[in-house]
Amino acid sequence: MNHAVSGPSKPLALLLGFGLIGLLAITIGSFAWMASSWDASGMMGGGHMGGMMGGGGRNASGDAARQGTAAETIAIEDFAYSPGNLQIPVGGTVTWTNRDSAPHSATDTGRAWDTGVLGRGKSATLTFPTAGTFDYFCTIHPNMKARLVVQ
Ligand SMILES: [Cu+2]
Repeated sequence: MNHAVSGPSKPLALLLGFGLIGLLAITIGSFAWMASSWDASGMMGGGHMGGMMGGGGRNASGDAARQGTAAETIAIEDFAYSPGNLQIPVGGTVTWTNRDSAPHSATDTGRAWDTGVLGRGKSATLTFPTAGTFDYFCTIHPNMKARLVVQ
């Protein structure tokens, strides 16, 4: 019945909508710019943005490698390895400690090495005498992935 009310208000609403989208695009654009300039300056710190993804075991390639010492420890906690991307010198050792109640392992994808299944609170220490990039995972929860670089 009331054509006069709904008629003219529609284009106005459309115009408003477009205006809002434009504003949103500008806002997002400036945020993206801020983020990219942040990245450039934050490079030195090696941020932990990748860790925010969580749960998916995506830290293997997402995180920048943390430069470790000749005797490093990796905690297995909340179904993730921490740090998830670690670099150690040739001849270094890594101790994995399971801080979850669920059992976990750290197993090289090429089966070059394996901690075996670690129960709650258990640790295993492995020595890495040769250089290499090792992607490893948990045999019980294959979505848990991480990387160890020996060089
Ligand atoms: Cu596991």
